[in-house]
Amino acid sequence: MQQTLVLVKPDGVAKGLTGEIISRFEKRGLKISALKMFKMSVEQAKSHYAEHQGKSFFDELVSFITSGPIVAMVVSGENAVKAVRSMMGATDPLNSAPGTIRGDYALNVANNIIHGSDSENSAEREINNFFTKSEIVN
Ligand code: D4T
Repeated sequence: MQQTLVLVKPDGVAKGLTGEIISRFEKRGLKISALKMFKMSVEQAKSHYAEHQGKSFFDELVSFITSGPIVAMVVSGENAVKAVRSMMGATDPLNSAPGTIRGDYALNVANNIIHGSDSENSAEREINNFFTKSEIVN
């Protein structure tokens, strides 16, 4: 059983897609093990996106992810990291297949609706950034 971190980004929350996204994961057989809505601080954003520090889009990325409420969740299940990533679609929505979350609901790489951890190591680090152990239901 794996756990992965999913963020419904400010554009996804503003478009009212949170329920749809949760529903897709549940229908696939994945479980929601933790869930919260909050506005990310600039410090949290810089830590979450530390690997992108120095890139041309970093400042825009931090300002976008802190621009409004997000929904963070721990999604659990068999091969959850890979399953969630494939359901999200490619980073750039113009390359995301129809039927994926980004392929169905986004048009722009900077506003691509959803984040999902890209490996088990990232998932562990990212989950610890946003949830305490006692907030996660097994
Ligand atoms: P996240 O991390 O949001 O799940 O996205 P990905 O894992 O699919 O993609 P990423 O880490 O390469 O990019 C992080 C984040 O930066 C935005 N971005 C990315 C952007 O605004 N401009 C760009 O050119 C790229 C490559 C989108 C996602």
